[in-house]
Amino acid sequence: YKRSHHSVGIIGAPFSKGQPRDGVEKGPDLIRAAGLVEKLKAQGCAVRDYGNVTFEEVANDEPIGNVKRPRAVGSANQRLSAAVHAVKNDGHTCVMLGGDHSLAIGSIQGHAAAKKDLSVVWVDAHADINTPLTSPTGNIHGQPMSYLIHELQSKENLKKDISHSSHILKLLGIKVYSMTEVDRLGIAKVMEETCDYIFSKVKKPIHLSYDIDALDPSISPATGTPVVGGLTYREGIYITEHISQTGLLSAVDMVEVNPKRGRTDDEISSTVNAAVDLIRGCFGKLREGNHPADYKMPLP
Ligand code: NNH
Ligand code: MN
Ligand code: MN
Ligand code: MN
Repeated sequence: YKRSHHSVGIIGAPFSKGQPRDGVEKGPDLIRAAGLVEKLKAQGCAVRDYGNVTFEEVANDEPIGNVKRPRAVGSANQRLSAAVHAVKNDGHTCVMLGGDHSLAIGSIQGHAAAKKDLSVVWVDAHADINTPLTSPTGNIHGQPMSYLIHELQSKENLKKDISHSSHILKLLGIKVYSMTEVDRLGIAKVMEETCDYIFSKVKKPIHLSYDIDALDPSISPATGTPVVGGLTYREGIYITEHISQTGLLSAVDMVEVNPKRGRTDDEISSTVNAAVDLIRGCFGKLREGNHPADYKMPLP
């Protein structure tokens, strides 16, 4: 057994304007208060906390078409992109603590600016690939992938009849596993297939964008749009363990933890602790236990 040798750079992004509910901007500080840095260090990681990105107040931020708070979200993501780029240039695996999922725009862009080609693994109860024309709500946290995918940038494509995100995903040939596949195949097979797929050509660095609402609300109820029937705690953790053992994890987003959506302190701490445990799984924490660095097998 080896201890983790990971070098982790943490960025907090206390931003909520990609969706309508406040509280999600409290995610980064709560996840830190639950001991994230100490726990990563205890499992052998070198950790540097870069603190929180500061975001500008945008005065007149009227909707553009259906899209809400476009300027605030744009400005926040420009700043986040620069921050992520800097963490990658310093040589760390970047952990971005959200904040809502609109932040994936800047996080993935900043990561790609440093690494060029990436594989993105998106774990979520929602596809988050609505375009400005297909979004039912206008909230940008339901649209981040549409700003990141080249094929969705042309107006021609936007005008096509792609009113459902499952249709967009099919059209683009994006590999998708629904909860039905998780049930049919099991999470181990789903992750094996996912990694076979992303490694089929070249082994690119992995960007893992993890929305806490992917877990069932019995585990992570304190989030803006919980969906019953989500991943179990163990399935959620297994995803991080599997990605970790590829050795290619280069950046992680942990988003949509919203303490104001928890009805009790237990609901809040269960959600926050799940976020911490998922991040620990990303950096080599094993459920069988990790040996200390100086551990020697006793002679028989
Ligand atoms: N699909 C909805 C929308 O576009 C909800 C998205 N909400 C999320 N995404 N939490 O992960 O607004
Ligand atoms: Mn999401
Ligand atoms: Mn979601
Ligand atoms: Mn490792």
